[in-house]
Amino acid sequence: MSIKEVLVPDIGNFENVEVIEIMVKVGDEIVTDSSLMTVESDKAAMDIPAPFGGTVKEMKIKVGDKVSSGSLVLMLDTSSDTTPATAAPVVTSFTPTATPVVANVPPPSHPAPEVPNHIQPKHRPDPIAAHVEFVAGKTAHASPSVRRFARELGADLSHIKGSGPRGRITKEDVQRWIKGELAKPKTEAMGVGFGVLPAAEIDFSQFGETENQPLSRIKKLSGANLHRNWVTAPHVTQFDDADITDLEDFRKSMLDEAAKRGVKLTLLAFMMKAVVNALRTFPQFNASLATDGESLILKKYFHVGFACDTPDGLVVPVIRDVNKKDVMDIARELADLSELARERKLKVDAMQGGCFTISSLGGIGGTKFTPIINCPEVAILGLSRAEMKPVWNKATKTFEPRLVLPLALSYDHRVIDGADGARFTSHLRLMLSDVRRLLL
Ligand code: CAO
Repeated sequence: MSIKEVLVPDIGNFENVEVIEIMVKVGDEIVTDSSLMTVESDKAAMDIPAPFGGTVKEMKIKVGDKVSSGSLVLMLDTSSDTTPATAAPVVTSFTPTATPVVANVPPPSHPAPEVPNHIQPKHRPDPIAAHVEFVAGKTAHASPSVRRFARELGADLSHIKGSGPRGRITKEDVQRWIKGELAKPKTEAMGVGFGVLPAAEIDFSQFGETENQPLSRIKKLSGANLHRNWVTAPHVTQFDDADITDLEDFRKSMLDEAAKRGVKLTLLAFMMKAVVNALRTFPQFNASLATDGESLILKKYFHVGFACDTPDGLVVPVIRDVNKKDVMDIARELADLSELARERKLKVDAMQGGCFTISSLGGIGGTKFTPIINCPEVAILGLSRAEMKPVWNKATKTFEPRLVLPLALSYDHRVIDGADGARFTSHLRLMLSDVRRLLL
Protein backbone atom coordinates (compact mmCIF):
# COMPACT_ATOMS: atom_id res chain seq x y z
CA MET A 1 0.00 0.00 0.00
CA SER A 2 1.27 3.48 -0.87
CA ILE A 3 -0.57 6.19 1.08
CA LYS A 4 -0.10 9.77 -0.05
CA GLU A 5 -1.44 13.04 1.21
CA VAL A 6 -3.43 15.20 -1.17
CA LEU A 7 -3.10 18.90 -0.44
CA VAL A 8 -4.88 21.96 -1.73
CA PRO A 9 -2.69 23.20 -4.60
CA ASP A 10 -1.50 26.75 -5.01
CA ILE A 11 -4.72 28.75 -5.27
CA GLY A 12 -3.03 32.10 -5.25
CA ASN A 13 -4.34 34.77 -2.93
CA PHE A 14 -7.31 32.70 -1.85
CA GLU A 15 -6.84 32.27 1.88
CA ASN A 16 -9.22 30.50 4.22
CA VAL A 17 -11.75 29.80 1.49
CA GLU A 18 -14.78 27.74 2.31
CA VAL A 19 -15.27 24.15 1.16
CA ILE A 20 -18.75 24.23 -0.33
CA GLU A 21 -18.93 20.80 -1.94
CA ILE A 22 -17.07 17.52 -1.64
CA MET A 23 -17.39 15.10 -4.55
CA VAL A 24 -15.56 12.07 -3.12
CA LYS A 25 -15.86 9.85 -0.06
CA VAL A 26 -13.83 7.13 1.63
CA GLY A 27 -13.55 4.05 -0.58
CA ASP A 28 -14.03 5.94 -3.89
CA GLU A 29 -11.70 4.99 -6.76
CA ILE A 30 -10.58 8.18 -8.44
CA VAL A 31 -8.37 9.02 -11.39
CA THR A 32 -6.04 11.92 -12.08
CA ASP A 33 -8.02 15.17 -12.44
CA SER A 34 -11.20 13.83 -10.82
CA SER A 35 -12.92 16.71 -9.05
CA LEU A 36 -12.34 16.35 -5.30
CA MET A 37 -14.08 19.38 -3.94
CA THR A 38 -15.19 22.93 -4.66
CA VAL A 39 -14.00 25.89 -2.65
CA GLU A 40 -15.54 29.30 -2.80
CA SER A 41 -14.34 32.73 -1.81
CA ASP A 42 -16.59 35.78 -1.96
CA LYS A 43 -15.42 36.26 -5.55
CA ALA A 44 -15.19 32.88 -7.18
CA ALA A 45 -15.61 29.16 -6.82
CA MET A 46 -13.06 26.67 -8.01
CA ASP A 47 -12.75 22.95 -8.36
CA ILE A 48 -9.80 21.17 -6.80
CA PRO A 49 -8.78 18.19 -8.95
CA ALA A 50 -6.94 15.04 -7.88
CA PRO A 51 -3.22 15.25 -8.71
CA PHE A 52 -3.17 11.48 -9.19
CA GLY A 53 -5.51 8.51 -8.95
CA GLY A 54 -6.08 5.90 -6.29
CA THR A 55 -8.49 4.88 -3.54
CA VAL A 56 -9.67 7.45 -1.00
CA LYS A 57 -8.58 6.17 2.44
CA GLU A 58 -9.45 9.05 4.70
CA MET A 59 -11.11 12.46 4.36
CA LYS A 60 -9.41 15.29 6.19
CA ILE A 61 -11.91 18.05 5.41
CA LYS A 62 -15.67 18.48 5.46
CA VAL A 63 -18.12 20.95 3.92
CA GLY A 64 -17.85 24.30 5.68
CA ASP A 65 -14.15 23.96 6.54
CA LYS A 66 -11.84 26.80 5.56
CA VAL A 67 -8.78 25.85 3.50
CA SER A 68 -5.76 27.55 1.93
CA SER A 69 -2.95 26.41 -0.35
CA GLY A 70 -1.28 23.39 1.27
CA SER A 71 -4.25 22.35 3.45
CA LEU A 72 -4.59 18.60 3.77
CA VAL A 73 -7.62 17.31 1.82
CA LEU A 74 -7.49 13.55 2.04
CA MET A 75 -5.29 10.44 2.18
CA LEU A 76 -5.06 8.43 -1.01
CA ASP A 77 -3.84 4.86 -1.57
CA THR A 78 -2.11 5.22 -4.93
CA SER A 79 -0.95 1.61 -5.31
CA SER A 80 -3.77 0.82 -7.76
CA ASP A 81 -3.36 4.05 -9.79
CA THR A 82 -2.57 3.52 -13.46
CA THR A 83 -3.47 6.99 -14.73
CA PRO A 84 -0.65 9.41 -15.47
CA ALA A 85 -0.21 12.16 -12.95
CA THR A 86 -0.66 15.68 -14.28
CA ALA A 87 2.39 16.76 -12.27
CA ALA A 88 5.05 15.05 -10.22
CA PRO A 89 3.12 13.74 -7.25
CA VAL A 90 5.21 15.34 -4.58
CA VAL A 91 2.91 14.60 -1.75
CA THR A 92 4.09 16.82 1.02
CA SER A 93 4.80 19.84 -1.13
CA PHE A 94 2.31 19.36 -3.89
CA THR A 95 2.75 21.55 -6.97
CA PRO A 96 -0.54 22.25 -8.73
CA THR A 97 -0.95 20.80 -12.17
CA ALA A 98 -2.81 23.63 -13.72
CA THR A 99 -3.02 27.32 -13.12
CA PRO A 100 -6.50 28.31 -12.02
CA VAL A 101 -8.21 30.13 -14.84
CA VAL A 102 -11.20 32.40 -15.07
CA ALA A 103 -13.70 30.44 -17.07
CA ASN A 104 -16.14 33.20 -17.73
CA VAL A 105 -14.75 36.57 -18.72
CA PRO A 106 -17.29 39.31 -18.12
CA PRO A 107 -18.54 41.29 -21.08
CA PRO A 108 -16.77 44.65 -21.47
CA SER A 109 -19.80 46.60 -20.26
CA HIS A 110 -19.39 45.10 -16.81
CA PRO A 111 -16.57 45.76 -14.39
CA ALA A 112 -13.81 43.20 -14.46
CA PRO A 113 -13.91 40.87 -11.48
CA GLU A 114 -11.13 41.08 -8.98
CA VAL A 115 -9.09 37.94 -9.43
CA PRO A 116 -5.70 37.01 -8.07
CA ASN A 117 -2.85 38.39 -10.17
CA HIS A 118 -1.62 35.03 -11.32
CA ILE A 119 -5.08 33.94 -12.50
CA GLN A 120 -5.05 34.69 -16.18
CA PRO A 121 -8.35 35.26 -17.96
CA LYS A 122 -8.21 32.68 -20.69
CA HIS A 123 -10.67 30.05 -21.86
CA ARG A 124 -9.63 26.50 -21.17
CA PRO A 125 -11.38 23.47 -19.81
CA ASP A 126 -11.20 22.57 -16.12
CA PRO A 127 -9.52 20.97 -14.02
CA ILE A 128 -9.07 24.07 -11.90
CA ALA A 129 -11.41 26.79 -12.86
CA ALA A 130 -12.77 29.80 -11.11
CA HIS A 131 -16.45 30.07 -11.80
CA VAL A 132 -18.16 33.39 -11.65
CA GLU A 133 -20.58 34.08 -14.44
CA PHE A 134 -21.60 37.64 -15.18
CA VAL A 135 -25.12 37.80 -16.45
CA ALA A 136 -26.98 41.03 -17.08
CA GLY A 137 -24.86 42.90 -14.57
CA LYS A 138 -25.07 40.29 -11.82
CA THR A 139 -23.03 37.25 -11.01
CA ALA A 140 -24.35 33.70 -11.10
CA HIS A 141 -22.49 31.55 -8.59
CA ALA A 142 -22.25 27.84 -9.15
CA SER A 143 -19.60 25.24 -8.50
CA PRO A 144 -17.89 23.76 -11.57
CA SER A 145 -19.65 20.44 -11.04
CA VAL A 146 -23.06 22.14 -10.93
CA ARG A 147 -22.05 24.19 -13.94
CA ARG A 148 -21.06 21.01 -15.80
CA PHE A 149 -24.32 19.36 -14.75
CA ALA A 150 -26.28 22.36 -16.06
CA ARG A 151 -24.30 22.35 -19.31
CA GLU A 152 -25.00 18.65 -19.90
CA LEU A 153 -28.73 19.25 -19.49
CA GLY A 154 -28.71 22.43 -21.54
CA ALA A 155 -29.79 24.57 -18.57
CA ASP A 156 -28.91 28.26 -18.70
CA LEU A 157 -27.60 29.31 -15.27
CA SER A 158 -28.54 32.91 -15.89
CA HIS A 159 -32.21 31.87 -15.58
CA ILE A 160 -31.77 29.91 -12.36
CA LYS A 161 -32.15 31.38 -8.89
CA GLY A 162 -29.65 29.93 -6.42
CA SER A 163 -30.89 28.67 -3.06
CA GLY A 164 -27.42 28.02 -1.59
CA PRO A 165 -25.35 30.32 0.62
CA ARG A 166 -24.93 33.78 -0.96
CA GLY A 167 -27.32 32.77 -3.73
CA ARG A 168 -25.13 29.91 -4.96
CA ILE A 169 -26.87 27.67 -7.50
CA THR A 170 -27.04 24.05 -6.36
CA LYS A 171 -27.61 20.87 -8.32
CA GLU A 172 -31.14 20.76 -6.88
CA ASP A 173 -31.80 24.27 -8.19
CA VAL A 174 -30.83 23.11 -11.69
CA GLN A 175 -33.01 20.00 -11.41
CA ARG A 176 -35.96 22.08 -10.21
CA TRP A 177 -35.52 24.52 -13.08
CA ILE A 178 -35.38 21.72 -15.69
CA LYS A 179 -38.53 20.14 -14.25
CA GLY A 180 -40.26 23.50 -14.44
CA GLU A 181 -39.22 24.00 -18.05
CA LEU A 182 -40.45 20.55 -19.03
CA ALA A 183 -43.78 21.17 -17.36
CA LYS A 184 -44.36 24.37 -19.33
CA PRO A 185 -46.87 24.18 -22.20
CA LYS A 186 -45.18 23.19 -25.44
CA THR A 187 -46.31 26.34 -27.23
CA GLU A 188 -44.13 28.37 -24.91
CA ALA A 189 -41.08 26.27 -25.69
CA MET A 190 -41.86 26.67 -29.43
CA GLY A 191 -40.70 30.26 -29.19
CA VAL A 192 -37.12 29.17 -29.67
CA GLY A 193 -36.33 26.20 -31.93
CA PHE A 194 -38.99 23.47 -31.90
CA GLY A 195 -38.69 22.59 -28.21
CA VAL A 196 -38.90 18.90 -29.11
CA LEU A 197 -38.05 16.44 -26.37
CA PRO A 198 -35.39 13.90 -27.27
CA ALA A 199 -36.82 10.47 -28.08
CA ALA A 200 -37.07 8.28 -25.00
CA GLU A 201 -34.53 5.47 -25.00
CA ILE A 202 -36.49 2.37 -24.21
CA ASP A 203 -35.22 -1.17 -23.99
CA PHE A 204 -38.18 -2.89 -25.67
CA SER A 205 -36.77 -6.34 -24.96
CA GLN A 206 -38.00 -5.90 -21.40
CA PHE A 207 -41.54 -6.27 -22.80
CA GLY A 208 -40.96 -9.17 -25.21
CA GLU A 209 -38.77 -10.52 -28.00
CA THR A 210 -37.34 -7.95 -30.42
CA GLU A 211 -35.09 -7.85 -33.48
CA ASN A 212 -32.96 -4.94 -34.64
CA GLN A 213 -33.44 -4.28 -38.36
CA PRO A 214 -31.19 -1.53 -39.80
CA LEU A 215 -32.99 1.03 -41.98
CA SER A 216 -32.17 0.99 -45.69
CA ARG A 217 -30.14 3.89 -47.10
CA ILE A 218 -33.20 5.15 -48.96
CA LYS A 219 -35.36 5.04 -45.81
CA LYS A 220 -32.75 6.98 -43.84
CA LEU A 221 -32.42 9.61 -46.56
CA SER A 222 -36.12 9.95 -47.31
CA GLY A 223 -36.95 9.91 -43.59
CA ALA A 224 -34.67 12.87 -42.90
CA ASN A 225 -36.10 14.78 -45.88
CA LEU A 226 -39.71 14.03 -44.97
CA HIS A 227 -39.08 15.14 -41.41
CA ARG A 228 -37.53 18.43 -42.53
CA ASN A 229 -40.35 19.04 -45.02
CA TRP A 230 -42.99 18.26 -42.43
CA VAL A 231 -41.61 20.65 -39.81
CA THR A 232 -40.50 23.48 -42.08
CA ALA A 233 -43.41 23.80 -44.52
CA PRO A 234 -46.76 24.66 -42.91
CA HIS A 235 -48.98 22.03 -44.53
CA VAL A 236 -52.65 22.32 -45.35
CA THR A 237 -54.42 19.43 -47.07
CA GLN A 238 -57.39 20.14 -49.30
CA PHE A 239 -59.66 17.17 -50.05
CA ASP A 240 -61.92 16.75 -53.03
CA ASP A 241 -63.60 14.03 -55.09
CA ALA A 242 -63.36 13.75 -58.86
CA ASP A 243 -65.86 11.90 -61.00
CA ILE A 244 -63.66 9.79 -63.27
CA THR A 245 -66.40 7.53 -64.68
CA ASP A 246 -66.04 8.80 -68.24
CA LEU A 247 -62.26 8.97 -67.99
CA GLU A 248 -62.10 5.37 -66.80
CA ASP A 249 -64.40 4.27 -69.66
CA PHE A 250 -62.13 6.05 -72.09
CA ARG A 251 -58.98 4.54 -70.52
CA LYS A 252 -60.44 1.05 -70.76
CA SER A 253 -61.43 1.63 -74.38
CA MET A 254 -57.79 2.48 -75.11
CA LEU A 255 -56.23 -0.46 -73.28
CA ASP A 256 -56.00 -2.80 -76.29
CA GLU A 257 -54.48 -0.18 -78.52
CA ALA A 258 -52.04 0.75 -75.78
CA ALA A 259 -51.14 -2.90 -75.24
CA LYS A 260 -50.37 -3.24 -78.98
CA ARG A 261 -47.89 -0.40 -78.48
CA GLY A 262 -46.46 -2.19 -75.46
CA VAL A 263 -47.92 0.27 -72.99
CA LYS A 264 -49.97 -0.26 -69.81
CA LEU A 265 -52.20 2.79 -69.87
CA THR A 266 -52.82 3.65 -66.21
CA LEU A 267 -54.91 6.33 -64.53
CA LEU A 268 -51.69 7.96 -63.32
CA ALA A 269 -50.74 8.93 -66.90
CA PHE A 270 -54.01 10.89 -67.23
CA MET A 271 -53.48 12.42 -63.80
CA MET A 272 -50.13 13.76 -64.98
CA LYS A 273 -51.84 15.56 -67.85
CA ALA A 274 -54.56 16.94 -65.54
CA VAL A 275 -51.93 18.20 -63.07
CA VAL A 276 -49.95 19.98 -65.78
CA ASN A 277 -53.12 21.68 -66.96
CA ALA A 278 -53.80 22.86 -63.40
CA LEU A 279 -50.17 24.01 -62.97
CA ARG A 280 -50.49 26.12 -66.12
CA THR A 281 -53.67 27.69 -64.75
CA PHE A 282 -52.22 28.27 -61.26
CA PRO A 283 -48.51 29.07 -61.76
CA GLN A 284 -47.88 29.61 -58.04
CA PHE A 285 -48.17 25.81 -57.66
CA ASN A 286 -45.34 25.36 -60.18
CA ALA A 287 -42.90 27.28 -58.01
CA SER A 288 -40.40 27.19 -55.17
CA LEU A 289 -39.90 29.66 -52.38
CA ALA A 290 -36.50 31.40 -52.62
CA THR A 291 -34.30 30.36 -49.68
CA ASP A 292 -34.35 33.90 -48.28
CA GLY A 293 -38.17 33.69 -48.24
CA GLU A 294 -38.38 36.97 -50.18
CA SER A 295 -39.62 35.74 -53.54
CA LEU A 296 -41.20 32.91 -55.47
CA ILE A 297 -39.30 31.19 -58.25
CA LEU A 298 -41.84 30.41 -60.95
CA LYS A 299 -40.97 27.53 -63.26
CA LYS A 300 -41.75 27.57 -66.95
CA TYR A 301 -41.17 23.84 -67.34
CA PHE A 302 -43.46 21.01 -66.24
CA HIS A 303 -41.54 18.11 -64.71
CA VAL A 304 -43.81 15.94 -62.56
CA GLY A 305 -42.56 13.42 -60.02
CA PHE A 306 -44.44 10.36 -58.75
CA ALA A 307 -43.91 8.55 -55.47
CA CYS A 308 -42.85 4.99 -56.18
CA ASP A 309 -42.95 2.27 -53.59
CA THR A 310 -39.84 0.03 -53.77
CA PRO A 311 -38.64 -2.77 -51.47
CA ASP A 312 -35.99 -0.37 -50.15
CA GLY A 313 -38.39 2.52 -49.50
CA LEU A 314 -39.94 5.47 -51.24
CA VAL A 315 -38.31 7.12 -54.27
CA VAL A 316 -39.65 9.87 -56.53
CA PRO A 317 -38.73 9.51 -60.22
CA VAL A 318 -39.49 12.55 -62.35
CA ILE A 319 -41.10 12.64 -65.79
CA ARG A 320 -39.77 15.62 -67.68
CA ASP A 321 -41.75 17.99 -69.89
CA VAL A 322 -45.07 16.27 -69.27
CA ASN A 323 -46.75 19.11 -71.19
CA LYS A 324 -44.98 17.98 -74.37
CA LYS A 325 -45.89 14.29 -74.08
CA ASP A 326 -49.09 12.35 -74.75
CA VAL A 327 -50.64 9.90 -72.29
CA MET A 328 -49.11 6.90 -74.08
CA ASP A 329 -45.60 8.32 -73.76
CA ILE A 330 -46.21 9.23 -70.16
CA ALA A 331 -47.60 5.77 -69.33
CA ARG A 332 -44.56 4.13 -70.95
CA GLU A 333 -42.19 6.33 -68.99
CA LEU A 334 -44.07 5.70 -65.76
CA ALA A 335 -43.65 1.95 -66.20
CA ASP A 336 -39.98 2.22 -67.22
CA LEU A 337 -39.02 4.51 -64.34
CA SER A 338 -40.97 2.40 -61.80
CA GLU A 339 -39.15 -0.71 -63.00
CA LEU A 340 -35.76 0.98 -62.78
CA ALA A 341 -36.62 2.24 -59.28
CA ARG A 342 -37.61 -1.21 -58.08
CA GLU A 343 -34.45 -2.72 -59.57
CA ARG A 344 -32.40 0.01 -57.84
CA LYS A 345 -31.14 1.19 -61.22
CA LEU A 346 -32.62 4.66 -61.15
CA LYS A 347 -30.03 7.34 -61.87
CA VAL A 348 -29.85 10.40 -59.60
CA ASP A 349 -30.78 12.79 -62.42
CA ALA A 350 -34.01 10.84 -63.00
CA MET A 351 -35.10 12.00 -59.53
CA GLN A 352 -34.15 15.65 -59.92
CA GLY A 353 -35.87 18.76 -61.20
CA GLY A 354 -39.44 17.93 -60.22
CA CYS A 355 -41.99 20.76 -60.02
CA PHE A 356 -44.84 18.87 -58.38
CA THR A 357 -45.35 15.33 -57.10
CA ILE A 358 -48.21 12.85 -57.34
CA SER A 359 -48.46 10.13 -54.73
CA SER A 360 -50.88 7.41 -55.74
CA LEU A 361 -52.01 4.79 -53.27
CA GLY A 362 -55.04 3.99 -55.43
CA GLY A 363 -53.66 0.63 -56.53
CA ILE A 364 -53.25 -0.39 -52.89
CA GLY A 365 -56.31 0.94 -51.06
CA GLY A 366 -57.48 3.40 -48.45
CA THR A 367 -59.97 6.22 -48.63
CA LYS A 368 -57.85 9.29 -47.77
CA PHE A 369 -54.35 10.25 -46.71
CA THR A 370 -52.40 13.49 -46.26
CA PRO A 371 -49.19 13.46 -48.34
CA ILE A 372 -46.08 15.35 -47.22
CA ILE A 373 -44.85 18.03 -49.64
CA ASN A 374 -41.68 17.11 -51.52
CA CYS A 375 -39.87 20.40 -50.76
CA PRO A 376 -38.72 22.67 -52.34
CA GLU A 377 -41.87 21.96 -54.35
CA VAL A 378 -44.88 23.69 -52.83
CA ALA A 379 -47.62 21.11 -53.33
CA ILE A 380 -48.26 17.41 -53.72
CA LEU A 381 -51.34 15.51 -54.86
CA GLY A 382 -52.39 12.31 -53.13
CA LEU A 383 -54.69 9.85 -54.89
CA SER A 384 -56.64 7.19 -53.05
CA ARG A 385 -58.68 4.31 -54.35
CA ALA A 386 -61.50 5.23 -56.73
CA GLU A 387 -64.88 3.76 -55.76
CA MET A 388 -68.35 3.55 -57.23
CA LYS A 389 -70.60 5.92 -55.28
CA PRO A 390 -74.11 7.31 -55.64
CA VAL A 391 -73.75 10.86 -56.97
CA TRP A 392 -76.71 13.26 -57.16
CA ASN A 393 -77.59 14.34 -60.69
CA LYS A 394 -79.28 17.74 -60.50
CA ALA A 395 -80.70 17.50 -64.03
CA THR A 396 -82.39 14.11 -63.64
CA LYS A 397 -82.87 14.53 -59.88
CA THR A 398 -81.58 11.03 -59.30
CA PHE A 399 -78.60 9.37 -57.73
CA GLU A 400 -76.32 7.81 -60.29
CA PRO A 401 -73.55 5.30 -59.74
CA ARG A 402 -70.30 7.13 -60.53
CA LEU A 403 -66.64 6.24 -60.14
CA VAL A 404 -65.26 8.73 -57.63
CA LEU A 405 -61.55 9.38 -57.14
CA PRO A 406 -60.52 10.91 -53.77
CA LEU A 407 -57.98 13.73 -54.15
CA ALA A 408 -55.82 15.15 -51.34
CA LEU A 409 -53.76 18.21 -52.17
CA SER A 410 -51.19 19.19 -49.53
CA TYR A 411 -49.72 22.64 -50.09
CA ASP A 412 -47.26 24.99 -48.40
CA HIS A 413 -49.39 27.66 -46.81
CA ARG A 414 -46.51 30.16 -46.96
CA VAL A 415 -46.94 30.17 -50.72
CA ILE A 416 -50.50 29.09 -51.39
CA ASP A 417 -53.69 30.44 -49.88
CA GLY A 418 -56.56 28.18 -48.91
CA ALA A 419 -58.77 29.63 -51.65
CA ASP A 420 -56.19 28.74 -54.31
CA GLY A 421 -55.85 25.25 -52.85
CA ALA A 422 -59.60 24.74 -53.30
CA ARG A 423 -59.48 26.30 -56.81
CA PHE A 424 -56.68 23.93 -57.80
CA THR A 425 -58.59 20.78 -56.76
CA SER A 426 -61.80 22.12 -58.34
CA HIS A 427 -59.89 22.62 -61.56
CA LEU A 428 -58.58 19.07 -61.36
CA ARG A 429 -62.12 17.79 -60.82
CA LEU A 430 -63.25 19.59 -63.95
CA MET A 431 -60.36 18.24 -66.03
CA LEU A 432 -60.84 14.69 -64.82
CA SER A 433 -64.61 14.70 -65.37
CA ASP A 434 -64.28 15.70 -69.00
CA VAL A 435 -61.73 13.68 -70.88
CA ARG A 436 -61.95 16.01 -73.94
CA ARG A 437 -60.64 18.94 -71.91
CA LEU A 438 -57.93 16.75 -70.45
CA LEU A 439 -56.54 15.70 -73.79
CA LEU A 440 -56.73 19.14 -75.39
N1 CAO B 1 -58.26 3.78 -57.83
C1 CAO B 1 -58.57 2.52 -58.15
N2 CAO B 1 -57.70 1.70 -58.76
C2 CAO B 1 -56.49 2.19 -59.07
C3 CAO B 1 -56.12 3.48 -58.78
C4 CAO B 1 -57.07 4.30 -58.13
N3 CAO B 1 -56.80 5.56 -57.80
N4 CAO B 1 -54.86 3.68 -59.19
C5 CAO B 1 -54.43 2.54 -59.72
N5 CAO B 1 -55.43 1.64 -59.66
C6 CAO B 1 -55.41 0.28 -60.15
C7 CAO B 1 -54.80 0.22 -61.52
O1 CAO B 1 -55.76 0.47 -62.51
C8 CAO B 1 -54.27 -1.17 -61.54
O2 CAO B 1 -55.32 -2.07 -61.78
P1 CAO B 1 -55.18 -3.27 -62.86
O3 CAO B 1 -53.97 -4.02 -62.40
O4 CAO B 1 -56.48 -4.00 -62.74
O5 CAO B 1 -54.97 -2.61 -64.15
C9 CAO B 1 -53.83 -1.41 -60.11
O6 CAO B 1 -54.52 -0.45 -59.33
C10 CAO B 1 -52.36 -1.27 -59.86
O7 CAO B 1 -51.91 -0.02 -60.36
P2 CAO B 1 -50.36 0.33 -60.24
O8 CAO B 1 -50.11 0.73 -58.86
O9 CAO B 1 -49.54 -0.77 -60.77
O10 CAO B 1 -50.13 1.46 -61.24
P3 CAO B 1 -50.25 2.98 -61.05
O11 CAO B 1 -49.85 3.58 -62.33
O12 CAO B 1 -51.54 3.37 -60.51
O13 CAO B 1 -49.13 3.34 -59.93
C11 CAO B 1 -47.02 3.62 -58.91
C12 CAO B 1 -47.76 3.28 -60.17
C13 CAO B 1 -45.55 3.64 -59.17
C14 CAO B 1 -47.48 4.99 -58.43
C15 CAO B 1 -47.41 2.61 -57.83
O14 CAO B 1 -46.99 1.35 -58.24
C16 CAO B 1 -46.81 2.90 -56.49
O15 CAO B 1 -45.63 2.67 -56.23
N6 CAO B 1 -47.63 3.42 -55.59
C17 CAO B 1 -47.22 3.71 -54.22
C18 CAO B 1 -46.87 5.16 -54.05
C19 CAO B 1 -46.61 5.44 -52.63
O16 CAO B 1 -46.02 4.67 -51.91
N7 CAO B 1 -47.07 6.61 -52.17
C20 CAO B 1 -47.00 6.95 -50.80
C21 CAO B 1 -46.14 8.12 -50.64
S1 CAO B 1 -46.29 8.81 -49.08
O17 CAO B 1 -45.60 7.75 -48.17
